[in-house]
Amino acid sequence: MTISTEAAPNAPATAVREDVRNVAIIAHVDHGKTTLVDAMLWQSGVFRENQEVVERVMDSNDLEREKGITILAKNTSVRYGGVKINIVDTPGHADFGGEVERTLKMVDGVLLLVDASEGPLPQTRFVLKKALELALPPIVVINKIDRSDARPQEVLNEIYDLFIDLDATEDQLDFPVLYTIARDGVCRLTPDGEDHKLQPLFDAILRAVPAPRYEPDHPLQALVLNLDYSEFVGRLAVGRIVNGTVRAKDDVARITVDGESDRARVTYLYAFEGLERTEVPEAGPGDIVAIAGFDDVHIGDTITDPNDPRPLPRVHIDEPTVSMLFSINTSPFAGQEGQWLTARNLKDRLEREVLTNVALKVEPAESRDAFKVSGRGELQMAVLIETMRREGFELTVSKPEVITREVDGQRYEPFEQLVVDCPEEYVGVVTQALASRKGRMTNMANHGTGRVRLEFRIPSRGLIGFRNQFLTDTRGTGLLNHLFDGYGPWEGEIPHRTNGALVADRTGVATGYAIEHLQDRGDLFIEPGDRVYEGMVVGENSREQDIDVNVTREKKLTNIRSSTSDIAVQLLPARKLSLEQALEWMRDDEALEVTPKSLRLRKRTLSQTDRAREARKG
Ligand SMILES: Nc1nc2c(ncn2[C@@H]2O[C@H](COP(=O)(O)OP(=O)(O)OP(=O)(O)O)[C@@H](O)[C@H]2O)c(=O)[nH]1
Ligand SMILES: [Mg+2]
Repeated sequence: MTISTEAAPNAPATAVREDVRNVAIIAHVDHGKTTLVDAMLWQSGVFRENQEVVERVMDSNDLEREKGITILAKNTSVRYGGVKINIVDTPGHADFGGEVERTLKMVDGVLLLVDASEGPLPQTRFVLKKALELALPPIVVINKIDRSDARPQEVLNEIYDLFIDLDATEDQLDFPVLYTIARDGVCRLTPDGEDHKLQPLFDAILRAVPAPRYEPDHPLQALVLNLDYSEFVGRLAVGRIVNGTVRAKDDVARITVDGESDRARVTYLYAFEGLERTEVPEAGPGDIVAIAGFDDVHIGDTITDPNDPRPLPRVHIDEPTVSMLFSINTSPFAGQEGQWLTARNLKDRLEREVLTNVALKVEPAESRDAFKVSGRGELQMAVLIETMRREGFELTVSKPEVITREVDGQRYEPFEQLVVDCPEEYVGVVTQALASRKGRMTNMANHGTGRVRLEFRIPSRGLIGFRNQFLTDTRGTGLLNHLFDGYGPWEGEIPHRTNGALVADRTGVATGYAIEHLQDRGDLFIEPGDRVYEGMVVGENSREQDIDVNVTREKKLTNIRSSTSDIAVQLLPARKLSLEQALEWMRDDEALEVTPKSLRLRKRTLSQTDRAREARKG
């Protein structure tokens, strides 16, 4: 460890860790963060030349690989010019913004990546705002300059505008700019300049990201900003040492955000080296470490000297905007496909989730078998539900609802800033669709490329179910991005789904014969041979109201009773809704049954008679 006590200009008493830099990569979704980390790892010799390494190696969990997006922030490090650069890769999707907010506390500077064609998008704004609030110096990286529609110069101007709009200081505006093709590990100093490897980027990090500062002779203070788990040593607290030194086998204290404290012994201490966690005997200020030894440790806790405990300020995270009810599976098929079924299982699992998922809240609901789960958006919810079903859970979830607030006796609801990018010819249809969902256009820009960028302010509710319609309306050519934009007065009714449901009127097995006769009534979600129950939604009606239908009907005058024997009839393919589509499709009186094997939409009230009675009561 090289520690220099050279006086820094405005902090004379502060020492500096010259051999460390801590940097986070932030950007809008898909602008190339994880790909850039790949290139940094390759070029700093973390991998052997002929080593087989998957693309976007940091996107290591199953859902991340399947969806091609980053969900969890992750740490890695490279060594360059005798300096250890700790890198945090962050997710770009707005629903995982909570991950970005807290990981920024781990670093002293950011790489702000912006796509050379798309330019700054809503999440670029969100993450930059958070970085500027923490006074983190940015390095701007304009990526994907190989795109045929790249417009780096314009994009740079848009980035300046964004900084100014966010009240950046003179110093913050003085950021270094680099142009990259992350996929090829190429970096340029000007858009049309010479190709370099990433050396200019590494140099910029050493220059522009300040080395960690600390108080010499200060007792230990480490801020826990992430949690991890290891088979061998159990729970790991991942965080940044702000002051002092920690050694394996040290006795330390933990102070919770509520100010309570307990003690533990550091059983193992790890640092991040490339993709590995390596055991180290000690770590000092500015280091990012994983500490084992606490059974119970939370994000936001301070790990400190038991003889001189000093808590660090708590980490504040934006509030959730969407909530859903998670309850046990109450369908007649409950318990047939999953392993974890009880309210106890559900409660334990959700409580475990909250430990690591800081943007998520779990509260008891009215019924003992249900929990209200609140988060940042439908995708965040969908990821949790998908993870749980893969672990063997069965559950029922309700339609996602926005979280409203009472302000001066008035009902307020969350709004989003929405950016639409689409070919000119679809502007009319898109604007109309958004107007009916209470969207107000705030900006319109024509880049002269045949595509137009429209900006709206719209109630978050208005976006539920919009993505599908939008993709259909623009024949798959439109891009849609949105970001939470504060609370505003309730905008009144917004029409949701205009079609009713086709509801199974009895339990049984769907037949091709029945489906054939129903398919001109609407779109079926099921296929012959699928098991159904009374109250299960089997399709979308082409009309407004719900109807109960018999999908188990068999052809008369035949001895063949197999449900699939009559498959020869002309059947349209079933419309299979993905988890996210099902969440968007649901109405208030519906729910989604989730098991490891199946997703079944259902009426909340299953019995046809009971539903009719409820309808009469209104
Ligand atoms: N043409 C081009 N494509 C790139 C470049 N860099 C990344 N991509 C592609 O862009 C897509 C998204 O890349 P990722 O690295 O996953 O982006 P990300 O910013 O990590 O995305 P999230 O973590 O989900 O926010 C991938 O298909 C990459 O191959 C580049 O320089 N040029
Ligand atoms: Mg990523």
